[in-house]
Amino acid sequence: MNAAITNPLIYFSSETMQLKGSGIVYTEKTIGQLAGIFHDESARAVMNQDTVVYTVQAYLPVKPGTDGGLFLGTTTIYPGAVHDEYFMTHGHFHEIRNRGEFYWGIQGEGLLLMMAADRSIQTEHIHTGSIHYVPGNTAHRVANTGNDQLVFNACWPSDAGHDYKEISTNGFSFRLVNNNGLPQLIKNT
Ligand code: S6P
Ligand code: ZN
Repeated sequence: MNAAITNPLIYFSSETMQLKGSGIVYTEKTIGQLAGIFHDESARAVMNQDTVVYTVQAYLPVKPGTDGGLFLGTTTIYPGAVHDEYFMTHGHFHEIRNRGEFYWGIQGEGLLLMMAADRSIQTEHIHTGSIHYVPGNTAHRVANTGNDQLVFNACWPSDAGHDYKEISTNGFSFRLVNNNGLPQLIKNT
């Protein structure tokens, strides 16, 4: 006999572009929580500190740290900038460095920045339907270069963990700025 068919616990709503269902963990990052991440710290400091830069919904079906499981997350980055630098995620390496991840674009437009351990950078355009493989040992961050919300999904191993410290301390080697309406990569100084 076949196992009973059950409804999935969660689903992705194409109306709200958000995950729905039970057990979804929601976090948001505001301008106030992103001190030291953008180049122009004085511009960031005078902005409304409650402005939401991005939100993350995560479905964690197993305990973080479990080996062999998978996590799923939806990130929504609002349009905006700190001075000329596009709103973006904090960015991280995985704590277990060799763990990779998939990203895929749902709505809006942006750029995925991937930085290897030698600080070399690769970028990929995120848009509806785009699919991105983030290899292990690679820091990853996404910037919203459009005028609408940028929504993308991610799937990563449940034992990957997140190392935010390396990026808080040394940043990425390149930044993404709005140069007369066009995204431009400039060396981080
Ligand atoms: C998790 C995955 C994403 C990010 C999210 C926010 O491994 O890469 O779900 O957590 O895009 O970025 P950050 O850098 O604040 O975690
Ligand atoms: Zn990640």
